[in-house]
Amino acid sequence: MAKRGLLLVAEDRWTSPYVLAVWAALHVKKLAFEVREISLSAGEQRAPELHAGLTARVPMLFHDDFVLSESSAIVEYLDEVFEGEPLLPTLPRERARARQVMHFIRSDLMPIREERSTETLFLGKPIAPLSPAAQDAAGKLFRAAAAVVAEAPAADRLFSMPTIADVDLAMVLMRLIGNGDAVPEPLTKFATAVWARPYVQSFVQHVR
Ligand SMILES: N[C@@H](CCC(=O)N[C@@H](CS)C(=O)NCC(=O)O)C(=O)O
Repeated sequence: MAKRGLLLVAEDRWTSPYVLAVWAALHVKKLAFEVREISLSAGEQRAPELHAGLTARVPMLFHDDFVLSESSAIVEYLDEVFEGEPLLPTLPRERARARQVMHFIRSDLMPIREERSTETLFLGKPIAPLSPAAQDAAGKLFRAAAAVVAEAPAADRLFSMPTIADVDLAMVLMRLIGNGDAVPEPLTKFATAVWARPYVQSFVQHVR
């Protein structure tokens, strides 16, 4: 995999919310990059040439001789290394809140992530009504998201500039909205506005 430039390793079904975050980041920074699609079901994430990514998960980003996985680490790396539009807020408290939102979405809300997997959203996988555990998780998500959205300076972004935290929050809300689950109106408005961003739509509309 010795290669110059940027290479995003993605999965071939284009359903990964973590690939979406990096896809969005690369587009916001207006970076030229190549994509290598791999089949997770065939175990290609464990191929020897991807061992340098350390986690055998996508997304992975190859930047010249450096390889990184973990989407939020990749977003921060791109933000620090490349000029252009910021990916995270520049003010310390906003930046910390954005990181909090991103980490919360990646580490919590498991029942939503399982029962409203991105396959249900992007591939039409059938759903059942939310379990009590998923309803609890949705309540927790709505309370946290409503508090952040209520403080937001605009309807289509959480902070003083558009960020990847917006995309992450819209993605987790869309798991519910897109499946017809009840979501409070201000959160639906926020998620719908972020979903319309061209770099989100280019992922949503990607051939599957
Ligand atoms: N915390 C990681 C999660 C990445 C992740 O779980 N990716 C999934 C695809 S959505 C994956 O590569 N799964 C392959 C496997 O577990 O073998 C991130 O934010 O990048």
